Amino acid sequence: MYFTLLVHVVSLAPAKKQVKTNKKPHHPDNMDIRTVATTPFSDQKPGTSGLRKSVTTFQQPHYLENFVQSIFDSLENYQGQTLVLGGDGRYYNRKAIQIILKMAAANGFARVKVGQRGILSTPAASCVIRKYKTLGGIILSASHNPGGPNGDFGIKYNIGNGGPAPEKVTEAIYARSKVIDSYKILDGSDINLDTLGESKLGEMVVEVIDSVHDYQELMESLFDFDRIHQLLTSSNFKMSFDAMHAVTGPYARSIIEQRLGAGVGCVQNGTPLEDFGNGHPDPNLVYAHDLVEILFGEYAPDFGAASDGDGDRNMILGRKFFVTPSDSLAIIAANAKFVPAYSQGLAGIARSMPTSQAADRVAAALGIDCYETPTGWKFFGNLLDAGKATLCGEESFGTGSNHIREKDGLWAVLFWLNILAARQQSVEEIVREHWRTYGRNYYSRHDYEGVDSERANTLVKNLQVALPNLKGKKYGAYEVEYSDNFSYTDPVDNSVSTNQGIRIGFTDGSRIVFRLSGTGTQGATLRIYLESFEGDVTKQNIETQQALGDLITIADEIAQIRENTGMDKPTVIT
Ligand code: VG1
Ligand code: CO
Repeated sequence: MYFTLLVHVVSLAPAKKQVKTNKKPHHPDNMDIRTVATTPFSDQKPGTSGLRKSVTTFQQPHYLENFVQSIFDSLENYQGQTLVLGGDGRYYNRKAIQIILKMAAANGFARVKVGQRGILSTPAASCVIRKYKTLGGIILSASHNPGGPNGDFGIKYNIGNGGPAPEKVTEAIYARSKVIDSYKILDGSDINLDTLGESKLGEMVVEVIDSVHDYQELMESLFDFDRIHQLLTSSNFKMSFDAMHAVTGPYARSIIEQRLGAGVGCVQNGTPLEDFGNGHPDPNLVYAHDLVEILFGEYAPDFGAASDGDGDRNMILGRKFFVTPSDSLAIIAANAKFVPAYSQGLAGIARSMPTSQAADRVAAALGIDCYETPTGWKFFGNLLDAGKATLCGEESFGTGSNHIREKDGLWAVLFWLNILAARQQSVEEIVREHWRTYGRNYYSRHDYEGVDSERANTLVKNLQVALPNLKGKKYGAYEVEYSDNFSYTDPVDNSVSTNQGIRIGFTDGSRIVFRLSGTGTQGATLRIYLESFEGDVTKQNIETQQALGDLITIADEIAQIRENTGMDKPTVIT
């Protein structure tokens, strides 16, 4: 919805020109395009989700510009096209947006749709790309990494299906970044990002769009808003949502508080701050401790949820009860029939390899396919586009569906609310009933953050060497059934991704997975994923770390974690 329509031609600011090209003397719009000479940076390889570095790295002269030009140079036929642009509101977001707008104008884009105040959650950006069929979009975020001048910044490119660029695109961007020698930028004044409407930058139209509107409309088309409204306005249901001072605040306020009637006060920390209030915007039991205290305290509400920096992750809590993300995916799949957009049935379910096998059991019961992909949402895109999967999930608090091509925090929260409204049971009752029906997959992830990179690489190398000899080995009651380094062949385009994590599977279905993070910015982060299955209802109530105790010991024995990392316990357990 646009309240004003501003059209003005950007003033032709005097240029600090280095090299000029494209100069057409009688065409004012082209007069101030500069081609700037630059030299490559060697570290612009996108990770699990785009390029993430410290803010100070991004502030180096030409660093952002080089990467953005590398993106543009890797695209085909972008002249005259539309781009979506927005970010999670962290420090440097606005600055980066102004730079990217001027580069897009200089490179010949016809239009950029940019979120008001520079804000677009990752799922909202995906939604807008799809709805308006744009060429793609640039999302500025380091997701759950802390922000502020001493925190992290990030940038990623999403393609026309609304999803993260697949590996062949990110590889092309990286290859370009290694040889880039110039970029194009327009000299012009900054765009007013606070006011909705259109303005011009050279010949390009900049359209400042409402950050929430399109996304909210999509949510309304998927869920039974009337039923959720009834639940949220009834006197015997209370919920609390923690936006963690990050991007989801405006979305949750508009959708949950206003449209669905939960009322003011339901959303905590709802104003996006550049430093996320000095917090770590990662919705898990460790970093979302304020919400955890509320849900595990006296007079706890019935339902609690949180989202991360860029709004694509979710944590689901019941009263004094935590739902693991892997269970959440399985439960969402098993209860999809209660939700209008999914009530006709699911085509399939996809989960990342380290995610627990709880969803596989639901897929088997539903008679649908279950796909196992490498970590990172980019691997779900083809399955969703081909109609092979409807729901996708990762153990790292990410759940989503074919409604967009990113994981979607608020979507997961609304899905749970829709289930709660339809079933009129508590979160805990629903989860326990699920375990009784399908069995329980005990699950935990242990992270060792800030490990010296060389030591982490040694650990992985040693494991790799040991892998072929593990089969048949016994560790207490556990016997190794297989051990490998996960390799994935995309069933749609047959592209192969190797080295996606070391898996050790035991004969009873338990697993230990080791991989190094591709989103961290300091040293290495070692992730160890532990999973065991319990079909016996009388044994489904054990504390998770205790239930996984033997596997935790075995993981250390096999990988010599303490010795190799020099740390005697994980920094974060989820
Ligand atoms: C982590 C998670 C992965 C997720 C990725 C991006 O990656 O493990 O499941 O897709 O973050 O999520 P890694 O490589 O650090 O394990 V987000 O919300 O940071 O964009
Ligand atoms: Co995120």
